[in-house]
Amino acid sequence: MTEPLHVVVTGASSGIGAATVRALTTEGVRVTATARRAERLKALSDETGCATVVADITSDKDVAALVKAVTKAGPVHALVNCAGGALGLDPVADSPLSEWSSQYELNVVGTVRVTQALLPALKESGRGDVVLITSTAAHEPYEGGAGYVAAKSAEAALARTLRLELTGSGVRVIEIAPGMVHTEEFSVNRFRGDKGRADEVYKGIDPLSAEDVADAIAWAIHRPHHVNVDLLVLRPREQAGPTKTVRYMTGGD
Ligand code: 8X3
Repeated sequence: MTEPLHVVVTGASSGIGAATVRALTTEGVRVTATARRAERLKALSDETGCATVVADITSDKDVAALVKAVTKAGPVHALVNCAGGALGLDPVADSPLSEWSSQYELNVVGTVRVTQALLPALKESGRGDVVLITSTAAHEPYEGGAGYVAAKSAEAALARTLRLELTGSGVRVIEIAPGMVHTEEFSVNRFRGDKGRADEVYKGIDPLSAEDVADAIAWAIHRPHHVNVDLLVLRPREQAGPTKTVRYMTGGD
């Protein structure tokens, strides 16, 4: 019998990360879930049986401890980089520089940090995957989104560069770029806790769910390993682009 896959999922305490842990564990995949919030990871572990490591991907020390813990538990076949997020929706002229830095630090440097650290183990597994959850924002700008668009564009550039560099190593690089996904925290974090403003984002449309994206991640990982899903763009049917969304104000959510 072939050994079960072992997948590390970052940003696993909520949203797409947590949904990915649920989707993969349901299929019998061995998952190590990592995030900063211990109590959320504990609840996810109780629910799904996943292993957990509390870590902040912006910390060298935490990521070193994460790698130590996951490699001790045997081969690592895939890293799913879900940790990330947006801050603010201000025009370039007014957007705080601190938000640009924080978004770059988390979405880009954090992803590079974990990816670099786990690459030796992924190569050694003989069938490694690096999955990056970017965004449609990585491919199309929108007003007010520049800091996030820039960070996600850089993350997409990371995926394309890494794929070139890893060709022949047995490691696939998969980018999944979702459009509007209604998760518990994405827009609430973007608007710094303003739940009313966050809810407006999804008003009148049927957005993607975290489960929709997790399903795509699991699908991409489960392709035969000679098949590399380079880029998969997912959007709600009513969102043709970041600035083209049809809202049904009487019948929608
Ligand atoms: C989330 C999609 O449109 O808010 O990554 O940038 S969007």
